[in-house]
Amino acid sequence: MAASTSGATVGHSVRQVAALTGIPPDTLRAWERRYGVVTPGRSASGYRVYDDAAVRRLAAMRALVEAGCPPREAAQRVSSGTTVGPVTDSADGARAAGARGPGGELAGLATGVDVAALGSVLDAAFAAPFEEVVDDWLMPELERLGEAWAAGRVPVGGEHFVSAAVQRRVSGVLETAQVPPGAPRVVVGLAGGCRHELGVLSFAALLRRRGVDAIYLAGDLPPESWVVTVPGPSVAAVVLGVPMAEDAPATREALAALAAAYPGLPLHAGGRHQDAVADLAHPLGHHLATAARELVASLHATP
Ligand code: B12
Repeated sequence: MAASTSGATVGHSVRQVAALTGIPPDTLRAWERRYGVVTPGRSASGYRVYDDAAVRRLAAMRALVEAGCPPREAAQRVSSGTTVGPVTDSADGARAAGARGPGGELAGLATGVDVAALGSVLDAAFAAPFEEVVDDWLMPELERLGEAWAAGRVPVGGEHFVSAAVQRRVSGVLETAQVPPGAPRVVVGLAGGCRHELGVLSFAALLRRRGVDAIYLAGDLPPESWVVTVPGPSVAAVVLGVPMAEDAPATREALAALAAAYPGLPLHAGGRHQDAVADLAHPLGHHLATAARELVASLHATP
């Protein structure tokens, strides 16, 4: 993730912190004033300067508020360090802490690089039907992992170690699902600059398990590539993810290009910020298995 989590102290302006955390500048200043969640320094000319720890605290607070926690309580939890469970150095300890604590299993595993422990946690989790794994375990675990990263409780390398292993597992589900001949084709991916793949990848796997010929294009695809790669008539629908608010402009560009090239092609959006493109693409909701079921039903309903 961010180089700034490496421990080096970097000064960030309000604008930079807003870009890094997705918190509007006014809200940043209000959280500081009302809840004291951070105390930024000042530049020589009097502007606020935030260090890396402040950015992590603000990102953790935002994650809590987005999850429904009232801001005052979120600030208290961030200040008291109770946003996630305890972090230990040993992989066994991490696994135990992850398994029992509110920090979650994946966050616990991201404090070390125990391949066997991670493998056995993923084996156990993925033993359930994938439709249950995604919404009941994987997405909540990823949210907790992000919260732990934002609070500085897991190192960047550990977070990459875990998310890469998750990506391999979900890719395996996508690859092994059988698609019948003549199945409707749906193209799934992320717009330019967007790299949070796990939601859309999981969604593509869910579609394949429902017999859809889901073509997964991964992340960071610019608008012109969407137009070239989505050959109009053979494609029944397109799905783009919008995991961060910052992903909305690029996603809008891709959707607008697709709408211009293929009028009438059904366009859908998923991920946390899907509503930011609701005027261009149908928002699929936040429960992946339900969204996959409903999209497949709409494909079969289309003459
Ligand atoms: C893993 C991860 C990464 C990995 C991604 C690896 C990969 N192969 O995907 C890497 C290391 C690349 C990464 C990078 C960054 N990350 Co990151 N990352 C995460 C983490 C832990 C999980 C992401 C994920 O897969 N989420 C899946 C779910 C949980 O996503 P969701 O959007 O909330 O979706 C919900 C629903 O809409 C639904 N859903 C999800 N997808 C879809 C799709 C469809 C079709 C449908 C119907 C539904 C659906 O499921 C969810 C549960 O209901 C999140 C934590 C989090 N809360 O998401 C942080 C997080 C998203 N990252 C964050 C940040 C800040 C970054 C970086 C900017 C860090 C940096 N400075 O470099 C970069 C940006 C990269 C980019 N340009 O896109 C922040 C974003 C804050 C914000 N602004 O919104 C988060 C929230 C962490 C945090 N708590 O602060 N990250």
